[in-house]
Amino acid sequence: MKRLLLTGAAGGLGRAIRPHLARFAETVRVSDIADLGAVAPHEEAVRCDLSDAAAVRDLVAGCDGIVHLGGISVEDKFSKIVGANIVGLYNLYEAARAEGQPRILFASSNHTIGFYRQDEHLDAAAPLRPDGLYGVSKCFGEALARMYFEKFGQETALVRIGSCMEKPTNYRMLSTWMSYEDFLALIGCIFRAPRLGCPVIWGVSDNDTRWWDNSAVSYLGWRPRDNAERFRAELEASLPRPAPDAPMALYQGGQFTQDPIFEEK
Ligand code: NAI
Ligand code: 15L
Repeated sequence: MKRLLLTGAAGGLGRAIRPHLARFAETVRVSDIADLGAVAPHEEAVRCDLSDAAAVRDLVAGCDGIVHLGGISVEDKFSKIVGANIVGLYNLYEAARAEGQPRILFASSNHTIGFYRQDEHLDAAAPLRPDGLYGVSKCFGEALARMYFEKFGQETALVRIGSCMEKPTNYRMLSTWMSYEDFLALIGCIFRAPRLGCPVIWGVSDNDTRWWDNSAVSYLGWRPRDNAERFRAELEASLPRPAPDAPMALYQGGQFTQDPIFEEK
């Protein structure tokens, strides 16, 4: 690609993958509402609020691909979620429609299906069971992307990320963890695929205890290499196991299933 856009570049995941994106594009346009820090020679930095339609149109112009991480990433007040994850996503898809339909990787979440129990195994056909307003906003994002695909042929990878961080920090993450390297390899497969379509992809490493089946997207050639199992001994030495009936041990969405509705004040 000539120019790849990374939104949410100042966030946890954005900061982790940003230094490696030069392997996919000559220029990486990094964007966030927050400060973007030092800018590398191959980068362009654009501060932008996703809820500002005109700014998002300018942001997307000239890009051949988009890794869309920007937005609210946990349960929050609806007014905050709606601006970044609902209006922001609509703005992104309208900008893409007007600007040559660059392929999009949408960072969806396991919280679209968080109310499944941990003894259930899911493929992409499983009905949505979001565990909060954040999860609902990701369901909206997936539906919006699907509509733009059906109506206009806009291609999107709907990546339902489990837990993408340096290492698992609790027992649930032994199932949901995805390493940064596996995520980067997935980004490569998504943007190199001759045809992508609009598939759901479970963003998870090759963990022994994973719950999600990616066989429907084997055509992408993504073969995750990491396995959270190598962290089990370290976790067992440092963390008590949750009770078997605790939400962390029962539900795929873990503690998110217990979040209240954060009321507007
Ligand atoms: P994060 O909260 O650290 O980063 C999100 C970034 O989006 C922040 O830098 C924030 O400033 C930016 N942002 C928020 N509102 C914005 C707005 N109105 N306009 C422009 N930028 C805005 O989240 P993280 O962990 O880096 O996750 C990245 C994406 O991946 C999120 O969309 C999240 O929902 C998704 N995801 C992440 C998972 C993980 O394990 N890290 C798991 C599942 C999904
Ligand atoms: C998410 O969707 C969140 O963005 C992230 O912060 C983690 O909590 C992750 O899911 C998870 O379920 O571990």
